Amino acid sequence: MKKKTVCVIGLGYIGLPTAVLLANNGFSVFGYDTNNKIVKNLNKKILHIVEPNVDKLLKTAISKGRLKVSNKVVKCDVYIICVPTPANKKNNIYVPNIDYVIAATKSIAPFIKKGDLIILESTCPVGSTKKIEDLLIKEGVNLKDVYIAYCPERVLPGNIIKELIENDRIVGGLSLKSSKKVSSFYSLFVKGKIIQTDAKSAELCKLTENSFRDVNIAFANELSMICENLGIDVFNLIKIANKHPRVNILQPGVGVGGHCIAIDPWFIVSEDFKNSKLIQKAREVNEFKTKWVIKKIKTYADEFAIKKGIKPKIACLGLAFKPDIDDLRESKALKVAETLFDDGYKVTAVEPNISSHNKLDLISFTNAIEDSDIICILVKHKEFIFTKSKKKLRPTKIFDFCNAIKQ
Ligand code: SAJ
Repeated sequence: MKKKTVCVIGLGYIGLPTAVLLANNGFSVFGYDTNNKIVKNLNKKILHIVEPNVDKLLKTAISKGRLKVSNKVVKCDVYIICVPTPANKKNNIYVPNIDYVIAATKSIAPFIKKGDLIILESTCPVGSTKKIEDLLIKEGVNLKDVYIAYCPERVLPGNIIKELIENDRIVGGLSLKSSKKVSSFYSLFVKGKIIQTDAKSAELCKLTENSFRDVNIAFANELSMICENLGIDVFNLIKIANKHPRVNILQPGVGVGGHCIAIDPWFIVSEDFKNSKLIQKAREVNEFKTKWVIKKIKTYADEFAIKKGIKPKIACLGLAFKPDIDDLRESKALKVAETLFDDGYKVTAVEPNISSHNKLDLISFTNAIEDSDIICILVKHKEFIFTKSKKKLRPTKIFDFCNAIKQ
């Protein structure tokens, strides 16, 4: 296949790495974003996301003129839509909002010609790819020999470039020919397998992957609360249960954070509320786990204060939404620490991946373990994995919610 010109719409965590990767693979890439600040900075080779290797690829792409960034869509052969799809809370459930996908579709409509590929990568409710087709028809676009497909991103933040190249991809076309054409395009820069399916299956596949994790984590979190009542170490329980060849339970923690696993299940619920009972319950259990953690710490701290007549010093270890990253978005660890702080408890935090926080005092790990009355290990950052007998601890209470301490 001849190298095509590609327009990437939305230059965030997925769009930008995709754009720089394509540009470094010989494509002429046009990056489009509605945020003028992002456009201006990218043209100056300044990044607005934290992601390894993207910086280097951006510099090369811009210097060689293979990537041009602007706030205007230009005529290309391939359009990849990577815009956000937020979820808005309505009567206690989250409803997906695909307004940005609609706006992106309208922006490319005037440029579509015979032979073009239109690819949707944003996480979307089932039926969104078809909506793109319907909208383009409404806008008067001739879709004969135009190929539309859904191809969800499946990358892990922190490892995006590698996973964009190596992960298997699902391509769900609105027609067999669309699946085939779009698969051939991805095969030019993806080393993983490319699996062809229909658009609706591809859309639900992305939501299924993240819901699977949410449900499995909810099971682990539920077990952790049951084990607490029974006086059983949940981490050991899961370890020995997972020795069964067909059992693979995930890990309990302080709840599910980030902007994918805790949100995407709602995209399924909003499609079929009646039949998504387990998915809804899993969301409920994972949300409840955070409250349970807060209550446990508070109960101990209140008893301490009554017994000793002073407020205990509580150190929260980890604020990020998962281990070894600096991302605090939708972090349940942060929620635990901030709630304790807001409710008047004496809280400090240790977060080796950030240098300051607007609300919480950051202290060193050593300070925390030598000078706190209560230690709450909220995130299993590599710095927090320690053997209790080897550390100098005051007679301190330790809540290890993520199995960081080795016995
Ligand atoms: N977590 C647990 N227990 C576990 C595993 C995770 O409590 O056993 C928690 C983490 O601490 C974190 C949350 O779940 O708070 C989510 O972490 P994650 O590593 O599972 O997921 P994300 O949000 O970083 O990335 C996910 C990935 N999806 C899957 O692994 C199925 C990634 O591949 C997706 O591309 C991304 O969501 C996305 O954009 O959808």
